[in-house]
Amino acid sequence: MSFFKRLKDKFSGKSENDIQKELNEDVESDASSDSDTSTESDDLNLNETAEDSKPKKKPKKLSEADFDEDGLISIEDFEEIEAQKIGAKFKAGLEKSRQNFQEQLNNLIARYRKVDEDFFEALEEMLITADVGFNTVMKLTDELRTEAQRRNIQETEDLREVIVEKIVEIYHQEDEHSEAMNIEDGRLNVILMVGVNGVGKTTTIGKLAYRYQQEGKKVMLAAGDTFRAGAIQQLQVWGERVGVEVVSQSEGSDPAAVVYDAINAAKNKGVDILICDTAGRLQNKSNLMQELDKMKRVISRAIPDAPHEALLCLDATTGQNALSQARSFKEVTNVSGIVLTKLDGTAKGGIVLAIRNELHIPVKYVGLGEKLDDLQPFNPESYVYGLFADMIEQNEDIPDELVESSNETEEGTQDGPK
Ligand SMILES: Nc1nc2c(ncn2[C@@H]2O[C@H](COP(=O)(O)OP(=O)(O)O)[C@@H](O)[C@H]2O)c(=O)[nH]1
Ligand SMILES: [Mg+2]
Repeated sequence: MSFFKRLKDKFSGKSENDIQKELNEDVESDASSDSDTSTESDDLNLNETAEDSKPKKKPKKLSEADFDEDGLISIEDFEEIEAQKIGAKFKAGLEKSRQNFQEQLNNLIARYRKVDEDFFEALEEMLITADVGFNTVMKLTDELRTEAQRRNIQETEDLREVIVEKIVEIYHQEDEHSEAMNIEDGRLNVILMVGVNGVGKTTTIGKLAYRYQQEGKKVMLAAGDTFRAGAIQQLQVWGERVGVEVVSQSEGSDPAAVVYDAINAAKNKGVDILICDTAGRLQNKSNLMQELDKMKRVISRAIPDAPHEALLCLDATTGQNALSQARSFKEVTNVSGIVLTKLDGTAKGGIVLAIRNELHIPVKYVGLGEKLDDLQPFNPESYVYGLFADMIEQNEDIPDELVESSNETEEGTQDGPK
């Protein structure tokens, strides 16, 4: 199965043709095709702009046959619906970047019909402009050159899918770190949220609390940003929205003391996950270092291997600036993962790849909007689906047996400009 076809099936649901084929094969089919069109994906106020895709694509719908005798859906159906919800989230959140990436790539392919050095140089320029990061771009285009030679790909049109597939491969190559959170059942897990002002720490804490609570975990928040007026109250508002307890002291108090209190309260109440907010004053590095150090010492004295995660929030709309913030934070504290916020606000979504390859810190979550469920675990496949969804969905699958020879037999299907 081609790469595009696999992503299309996974994230956007099967095509109507496929569904029809399956229905025909199903002898028991009870003609439930007129069931209503509101699917489970409405549950979490999915951003409806995600659904404005071509009408021929249909999200997975449940028919009677999908429920077993206890009225439960199968794990496969559940996973299929979940994948489609995630696909829709990434598609909506990456809309600006997608318009940019797809348009640029289409232009390149139209302008340089033949795969040659000029094409690769233009591609490099395009990717660097989209914040992908110089080293990553060089690695990517080197591999593309080799792949084009190996498979004797002559038309840039035939390189489209290979480019997208390579982005995922490049991502996986750096695999010493995992995107998974270090959260375990049966212990108090402590997450420290760091980053400069305005990047989205407090908002992310609210979204994370919601996410873990949905998973059935008991969550508590610690208002460790005692520096900025309003920061404590902002966290309290999130606490109320989500329905989790917030431990706080007055403005100006020692953040380490707040965290100390919070750990005791969390232990007493059998909390699973404690998330600590912090102030982000990078302008004054030595102060920040002392403050974070003290918080960490207090935490690890109470729980030896905590904090289990120190997440650095970076604002995707700040591009290369986010990278330099990350380098500064790495100097003052250990960072176990990145939360890249406001990816919905930039057309340069390539920053994810730069972070991965140049900082060697995994991106664990991405912020795709301002709603509670707009924080999503990062995954390279969902990401490239979001970046190239229209291209992927337009892809007409060529039967596997024809894929190898498709280069020579494609006249008539080319529709690029002269
Ligand atoms: N569009 C968008 N806005 C976000 C996202 N994450 C945070 N924000 C906004 O960024 C602003 C600053 O967030 P805040 O949590 O106060 O940042 P903090 O100073 O690091 O705690 C707020 O207006 C948030 O709504 C995101 O993923 N997408
Ligand atoms: Mg804040």
